Amino acid sequence: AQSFRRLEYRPPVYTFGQVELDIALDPARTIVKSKIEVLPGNSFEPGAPMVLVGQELEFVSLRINGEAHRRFELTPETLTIHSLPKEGAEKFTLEIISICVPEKNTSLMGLYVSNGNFFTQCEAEGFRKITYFLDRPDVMARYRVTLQAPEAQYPVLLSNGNLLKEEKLPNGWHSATWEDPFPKPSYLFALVAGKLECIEETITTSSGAKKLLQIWVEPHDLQKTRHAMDSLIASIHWDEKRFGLELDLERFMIVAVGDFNMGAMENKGLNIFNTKFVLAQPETATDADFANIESVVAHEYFHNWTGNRVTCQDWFQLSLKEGLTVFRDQEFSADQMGSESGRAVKRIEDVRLLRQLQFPEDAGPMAHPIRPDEYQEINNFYTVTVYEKGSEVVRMYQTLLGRDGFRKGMDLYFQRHDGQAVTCDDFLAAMADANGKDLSQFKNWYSQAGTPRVKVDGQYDAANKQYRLTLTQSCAPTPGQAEKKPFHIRLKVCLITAGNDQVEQLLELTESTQTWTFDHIEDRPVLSINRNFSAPVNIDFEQSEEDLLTLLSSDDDPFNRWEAGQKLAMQMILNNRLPDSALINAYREILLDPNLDPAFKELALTLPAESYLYEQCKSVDPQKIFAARISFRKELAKQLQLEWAALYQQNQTPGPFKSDAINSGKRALKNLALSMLLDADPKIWAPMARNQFQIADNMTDRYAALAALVMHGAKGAAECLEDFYKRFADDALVIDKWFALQSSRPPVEGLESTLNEVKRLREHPAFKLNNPNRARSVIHVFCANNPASFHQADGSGYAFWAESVLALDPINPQVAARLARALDRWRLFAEPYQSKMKAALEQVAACQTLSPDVKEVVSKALG
Ligand code: B3K
Ligand code: ZN
Repeated sequence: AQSFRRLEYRPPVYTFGQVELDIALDPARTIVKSKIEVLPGNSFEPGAPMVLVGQELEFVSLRINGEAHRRFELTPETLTIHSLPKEGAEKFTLEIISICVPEKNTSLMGLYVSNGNFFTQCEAEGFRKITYFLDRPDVMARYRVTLQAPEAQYPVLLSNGNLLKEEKLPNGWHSATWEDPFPKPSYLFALVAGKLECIEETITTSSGAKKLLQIWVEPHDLQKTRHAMDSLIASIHWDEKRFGLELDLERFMIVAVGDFNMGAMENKGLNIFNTKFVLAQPETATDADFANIESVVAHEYFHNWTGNRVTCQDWFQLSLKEGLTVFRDQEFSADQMGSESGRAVKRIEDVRLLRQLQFPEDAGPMAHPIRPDEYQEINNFYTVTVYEKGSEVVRMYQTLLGRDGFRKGMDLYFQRHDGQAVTCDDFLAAMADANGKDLSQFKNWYSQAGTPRVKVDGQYDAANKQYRLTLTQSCAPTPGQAEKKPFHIRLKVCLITAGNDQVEQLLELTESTQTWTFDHIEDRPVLSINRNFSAPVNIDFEQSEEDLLTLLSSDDDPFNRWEAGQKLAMQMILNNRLPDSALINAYREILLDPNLDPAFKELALTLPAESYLYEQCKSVDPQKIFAARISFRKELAKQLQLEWAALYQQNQTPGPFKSDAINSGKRALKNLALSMLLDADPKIWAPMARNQFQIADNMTDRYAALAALVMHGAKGAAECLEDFYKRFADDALVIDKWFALQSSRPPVEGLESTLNEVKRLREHPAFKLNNPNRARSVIHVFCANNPASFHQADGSGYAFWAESVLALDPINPQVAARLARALDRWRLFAEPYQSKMKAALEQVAACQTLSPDVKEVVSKALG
């Protein structure tokens, strides 16, 4: 397979000035005419041929400076033009006509049809499926786009930027012309056409300019757009306040589409979103949905500066825009929580995700630095490493330089690079120069993969009242990187002693090993290290249970309080122990503490995910871990049954539904209590769950009750599932939840295997393999989020996985490749799982017609 390498980057030979697109929309035959002003690029040589890319296009004609041009070669993926005008400094005009077939496009890249409407997705390399082009992010052009279509079927015609004019055409057609005043790479191009309606608002931004905000959806979804609009307005104001960044267009549009490969896309002025991240009403969306919508709307909006105004030179630099923009959306959401303790809750949630998903990636066959050096298919590199670890790296600048220093760096970055396509090195240089800091060692975070491990050795010398702390860092080999250089790791620490105030300090670990001595420490202290998760590392520290209990009950850093509880639970589960009375008492104190947020209590009492537990093992037996975790949970449920019952009553949220931090925290804790009560005694508590299911006025409570019943295989589960389906049969996003819930049920004694149920769900009339949300709700959920049902000793789960990857690949390679990742960690498993996983991987790898996407994933897994 072909590999692309970061160090082989060459600036473009040609570049584009003005681009005019004229697109006549027809599902079966869309005609695209482009008229492009061509200019010499930075690698220009007189007479050099121009290589344009195009995929699945029918070529019609080519003209240069208005004349038909015959000196060109076509391959399935390129159009190479020879005998171009030789005068380098002189620009010329290129005109191309080509045809594409949106209705046949199931990959959902380029121009496609969803429910009768047209949409596009161009990042990373989808524009080449619309027309022949220099489809690379360092070619930034100005676009003027005219869309034509039959007015009755496609009353709305949208593209990037500002609307210049609309016209009636013969035969019932009409047209709209849009102009984007800002130069942009082709991956930010978008068009939308169809029967859509919008809600709109006019706002005034910091400079006093009026802006039009619109959210476009199918007419029946109009009443579900308020939350997305509020989130957009909040994001716009936040970016002005925190970073001095203002909306630069007269209008900003969001469009929702039901068929979409990922969450959303930041096309300039015309963001296109998966409906899942736009539509919400209390009756149909959970608190988690509300929070996700807020953060994805913010994320895409923030890209307008970090990604669009300043973009990436090449796709190896993806984290330049993604890591930075995730950091910005995390900070935004943290601020929206409305309190310091709310910020801590958000931090815990973000770190939990990092550990569940990114740590395994960083330890597996697809491990790559946040700035990769090599890829076969760029779509495989929209990863938790590039995004979430990328965000951690950006966060470290802020920890290192302070909020003001970070802001200075951002200001300098925009001052230097507005309107350019740049690299991660440029970002680092702006941070370093704005603060007069040498950040050369910090670069290792960009070039080295793997989660660093910091070994902690703390010794208290009672005679000299000294505490000596030795930290040793290491990082396991990752593909292509056997040896690692030391990272620049900044750790927040605190020595906690009986009567003393807690004083936080910052340690800079830059060598392999360093020792610090703390004087005048009157009593043996308890070390609180990597507070607030100041560095994305694994801490290797054999801390006594007694010390961990001290941290759990009295660390003033909420993150480390949570962390101590997780560590205690993890150690006990991995040693197949039940919680002892000391831990139960500590948990009880947390649950009863009136000063702690319900959201924090919920997090503290939620056990570490199985995927994170796996990473602590040398050889994973998934069924043993599952059994140990369930027993631990049951014990917690029983020992604290009275408390759970009380919390259930105390955390009701009467009155009109509000999705804010306080109310959603209460619902989270109440619903954890409900699920614990069913763990403790399903016979006694199932009626309460059924009652909650029936009377709930919001999806969070209705779904949580249903989940508690289904997950425990409790009486009434089947009836409630049926009732749920009937109530929401017309709402695709809710039906996705219905599928996902059944696919995620762990093994329950006396019930049929979830795999058999999943196979039945796949035959359900509402199941659609072509729709990514629906396919994921059944297949990905089962293979990636239901470990105990998936990892069966007979290999049946893996056979289902192989069959599903092979079925999805010809339809949608990106969705198939995501699913393919579910077997990444096969080498970590004990027998017989390991051999059976390997066999399934080999079965997929043997297919002769794999997409480059799936081929890269399975060949790296086996490699
Ligand atoms: N930039 C897009 C992701 C595009 C994925 C292409 N396979 C969404 C985002 O990160 O905001
Ligand atoms: Zn993004």
